[in-house]
Amino acid sequence: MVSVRIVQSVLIFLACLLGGCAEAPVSTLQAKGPAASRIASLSWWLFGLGAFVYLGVMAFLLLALVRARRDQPPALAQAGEATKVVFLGGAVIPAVVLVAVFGLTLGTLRGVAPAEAPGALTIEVAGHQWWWEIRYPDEQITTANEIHIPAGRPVRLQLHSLDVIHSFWVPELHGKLDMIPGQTNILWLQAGEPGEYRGVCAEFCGLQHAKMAFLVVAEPAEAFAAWAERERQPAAGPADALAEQGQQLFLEMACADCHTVRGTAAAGTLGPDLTHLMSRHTLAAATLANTRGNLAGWIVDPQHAKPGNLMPQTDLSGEQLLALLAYLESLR
Ligand code: HEC
Ligand SMILES: [Cu+2]
Repeated sequence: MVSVRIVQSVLIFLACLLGGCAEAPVSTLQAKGPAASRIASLSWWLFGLGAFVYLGVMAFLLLALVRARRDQPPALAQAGEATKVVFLGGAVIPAVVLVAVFGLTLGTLRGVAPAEAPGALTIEVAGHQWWWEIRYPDEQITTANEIHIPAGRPVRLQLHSLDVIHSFWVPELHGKLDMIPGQTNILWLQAGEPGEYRGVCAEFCGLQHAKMAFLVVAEPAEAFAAWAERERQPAAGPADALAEQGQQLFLEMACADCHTVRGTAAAGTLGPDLTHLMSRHTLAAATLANTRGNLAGWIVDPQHAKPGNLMPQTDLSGEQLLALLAYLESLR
């Protein structure tokens, strides 16, 4: 009976473990860039060394148990022998293992944080409660919550924060780095292959910390250049009467105080830049897919999807909502 129970619980435990693997979309061990590869191989080294030490200790423990049984009454160790065991097992071997670990770690740290990399692209990322402001100083682009990078090219990220401490983490591409108000930290990011990599805030930063995520979109060089060229443009004017009406509303209501749409009078900086809102895959820091339904829901009641976030609810009539939607959807 008891053994059946034990087998059952072990099976359930394993199922949970495997289920976790299947669900988890990102893992530091699935490295997709050079820095992440070095960190992943360091993890395996540490795991291997830890397992080796553990198995060694268990082997000696077993040996001691077997001996204690065999020698009745137990033979007392000679004073010299005991000292030898304590000296070797308690000082020499741990020192060797720890120095090796220290060396491996230092090597990895140096490897993932070069002083400079030729041909690097510079991007500034600022943390806000609870979204990410992204600027490309050389390309004169400002966007939010989605970082486009050319695959295979080193990217120099200048991280800072405009309110509390956040932490920038794209598990498949690199380790975590804090974003601190009044200080700039540098993180070198590089994606080996084109792809979408999910990032998160890794430092508790308030109510909606868990919904402060973002995407890194790595593209071939030409696709990145085309994206940058589109992003650099100011917003195209509204295409039809409804969108025109929506733009009027956007500028008259509080929206324009918090959001920038380049090419219009809207120049607020409290919320994400909306100039090319429709080019992004998600809304509200990778919380919602960027669909018409989610956009409408967000504008009508932003506190529903992300309670406590810094965008207030606005009272809108049905027509006003449709006009605003038409306008926002013209921001391609
Ligand atoms: C008091 C400032 C403020 C006002 C007023 C405001 N917003 Fe926002 N808005 C924000 C903030 C802050 C966010 C980011 C919320 C988050 O993700 O935590 C945001 C997010 C958004 C987003 C999602 C953008 C993205 O890339 O994720 C849209 C769209 C948006 N606002 C549209 C509007 C419209 C339309 C209005 C007017 C009806 C409006 N906002 C009024 C502050 C404001
Ligand atoms: Cu945060």
